[in-house]
Amino acid sequence: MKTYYITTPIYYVNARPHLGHAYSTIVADTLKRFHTMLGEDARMQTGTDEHGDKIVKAAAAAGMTPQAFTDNISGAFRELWPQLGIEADGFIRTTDPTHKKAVQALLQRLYDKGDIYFSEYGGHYCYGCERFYTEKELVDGLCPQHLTRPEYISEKNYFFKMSKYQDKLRQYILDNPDFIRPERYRSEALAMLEGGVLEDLCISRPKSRLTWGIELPFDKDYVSYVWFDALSNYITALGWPEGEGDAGSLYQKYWPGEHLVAKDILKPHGIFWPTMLMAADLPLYRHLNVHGYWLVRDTKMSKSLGNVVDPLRAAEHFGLDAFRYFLLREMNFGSDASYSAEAITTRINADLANDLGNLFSRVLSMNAKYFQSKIPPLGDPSEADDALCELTDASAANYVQLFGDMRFSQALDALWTPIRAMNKYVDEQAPWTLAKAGQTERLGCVLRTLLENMYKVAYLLWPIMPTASATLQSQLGRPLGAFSEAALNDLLKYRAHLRTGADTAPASNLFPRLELPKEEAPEAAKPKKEKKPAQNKAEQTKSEQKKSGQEAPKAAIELADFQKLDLRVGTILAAEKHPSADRLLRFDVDLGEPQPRQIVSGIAAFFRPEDLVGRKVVVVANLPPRPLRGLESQGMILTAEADGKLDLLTVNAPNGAPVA
Ligand code: ME8
Repeated sequence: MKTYYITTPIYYVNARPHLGHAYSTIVADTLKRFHTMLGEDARMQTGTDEHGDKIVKAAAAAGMTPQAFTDNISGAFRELWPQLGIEADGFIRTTDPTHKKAVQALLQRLYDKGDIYFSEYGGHYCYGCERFYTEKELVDGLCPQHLTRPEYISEKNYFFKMSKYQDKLRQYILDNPDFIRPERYRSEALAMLEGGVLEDLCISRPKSRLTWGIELPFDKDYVSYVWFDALSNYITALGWPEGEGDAGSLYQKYWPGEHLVAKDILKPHGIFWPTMLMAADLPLYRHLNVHGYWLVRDTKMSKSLGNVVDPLRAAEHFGLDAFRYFLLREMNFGSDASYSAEAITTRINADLANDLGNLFSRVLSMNAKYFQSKIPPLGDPSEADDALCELTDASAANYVQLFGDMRFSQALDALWTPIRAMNKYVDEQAPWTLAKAGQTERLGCVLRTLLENMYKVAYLLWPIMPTASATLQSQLGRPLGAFSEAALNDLLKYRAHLRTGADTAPASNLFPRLELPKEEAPEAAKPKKEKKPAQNKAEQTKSEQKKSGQEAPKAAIELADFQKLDLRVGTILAAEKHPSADRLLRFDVDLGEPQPRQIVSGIAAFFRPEDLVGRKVVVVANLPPRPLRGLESQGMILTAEADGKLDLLTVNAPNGAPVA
């Protein structure tokens, strides 16, 4: 049986999973399912990258040990994937003891071969990138990624002779045009190999500076460079080196595999990793598949802008299958794409509610009305029926081809050709007129033709929308079956796959239309209402009471309602003016969680931000995050108002302590 092995990057555990991580992992899951559908033995691998300076710093900021910190965030990644319909076969952590041993074996192999040497090196070190920069690479003396000033460090380190493999790798990329794809990234990788001599790679960090890493097997005063450790995961996750010579091992079965990454990590994957494999005399991966970046309304996602998209919340809001469909359809693989609630709503309404959903809904209800939800016999097909079937088969073959070439958006577009054609066919054949005229045989033929072609589409959608595909297939009277090469060939070759007389669902409403979201108007941005004169005595009293700081008592609530509030103690770590709203302040508040929360509050008229840093506060921690003039607010700071003055509620308990 043909095997297929697809990997995602292993994600840093210095931030919680966001839309970008979800996209790569959903694409990997989709590819695994697609190859399963082709009848292959497919495996998908993901995990977390847990060593290095970056993680030590993030752990320290959260007041945790690196191990406790990585356990927590790695767990968040691991728990998220099944909730996004992702079935990973393996989840590796670079702190796993078997991984550490395997990385040491790889380092030792390269050292024994003479491809690792010891030397003094001085360079500009960026802690964010965890790498040295040469003078030439800096922009105005700053790191081009982080725009921070790197530290000049001169120290003795171990180096991998990457330059030795420069020509061999260049030739390999020239000889194998789809080794790195799409083409633009292949050209970028070639440019890295052609613009002068490739530098050797510094693969160690002295323990005097960093201990959170894998110790070098040949020098206990050093740990491995985090990228050397991380890239090795793709084979250590398959049990390498144990299985290297063993025909039954996971390594023998699945390696060489395919990698999926975004453009940010092209160099480590396109240059470091293949030269490491060459040095270790191991086969190179089959393809490096590189995708672009998700932007949010054309802006880079970033914590400080507060526009980071939580994938689970989006999937819950829009429906998991619809969310997966949008991601695969909207991004032209290789280019950047823009995410927004409007874009996803528009796409769902057009493709899923109008085209696909409407087709299922109208055909199934007609079959219920005219044939009591039993599949009618095929009868004698007309030219129009043949044309529709041919269109579906040609589009399906096209879909399979484009999918295999990583052109998901184009593949889905191809599959929507017969969906749209079927809606048109319904209008043209007008089953209701056939029913009125008593042409039952022709009516049966029309509905059966539709049901068969709908079945093909539903089947082929499984890799992207596994749950919806299974539901749609059941609605057509044929539940999801086992996948095999023969089953797919039959699907593409034959016209009839449903059984005459089998039951179809009486109705279908999988993809209801969604309301276009209204931009949430933040309190501070709303136009101030004209002050109307007090209408009556009661209202007048209320406003007077408010002025004097004594609000009228509110209606009684149940204790259970009060208990729904998650009130927590926190410390304000940072406070500043909102960049575009005078009434608002932006805070980073430590609630004892791995990451501080960003909270935006309309209290700028009462406080100077610098006076609030370090203050203990009480926060409502379970309000849904909401945008306030472009910044996401992840909670509410409690205040008390009296005599036109505002005071912060404060207690002297540790961060994260619940208030009850
Ligand atoms: O780089 N759009 O980890 P990382 C699309 N640990 N994809 C995005 C994205 C965005 N806006 N942001 C992130 C690392 N990604 C290393 C990898 S592998 C041996 C070590 C996805 O947590 C995308 O897959 O920074 C990108 O390559 C990856 O997350 C970077 O994840």
